[in-house]
Amino acid sequence: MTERIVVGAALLEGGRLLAARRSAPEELAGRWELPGGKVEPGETPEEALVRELREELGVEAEVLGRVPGVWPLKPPYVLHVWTARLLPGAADPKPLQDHDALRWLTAAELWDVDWLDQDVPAVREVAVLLGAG
Ligand code: 9L3
Ligand code: MG
Repeated sequence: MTERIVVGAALLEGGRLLAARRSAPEELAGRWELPGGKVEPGETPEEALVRELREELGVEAEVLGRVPGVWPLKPPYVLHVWTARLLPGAADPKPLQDHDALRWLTAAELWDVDWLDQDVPAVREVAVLLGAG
């Protein structure tokens, strides 16, 4: 089966990482994730990430770079993670879709939230970038 990519954003600001608490679907509700979603046909992963951050959080962001790694999700999906930052003048992120809470985590707070199991290895890589690895 062809792998389908889900992009997750490591949205960084002043040394903090944005974590988003899922409100849906039921089996994932209450767990925290790197916001993002499925790459649609005809989209690049970077385009998908910018679109997902706009839809889910109401922000304009730019992609910085790929976090090395590919993490399995429910087949045929796999998770790729990209660092990103808010564009100057962007609104504060708001949980508009699929989330009911947001937190900006310092390196010391990274493990204070209950990350989705699927996101834990990706967050470990981001921790290295934040100097908390
Ligand atoms: N998923 C896991 N970790 C993430 C993201 C953005 C997504 N950081 C999983 C949850 C869903 C699937 O990928 O099962 C599709 O994501 P979405 O479109 O529901 O956000
Ligand atoms: Mg999503």
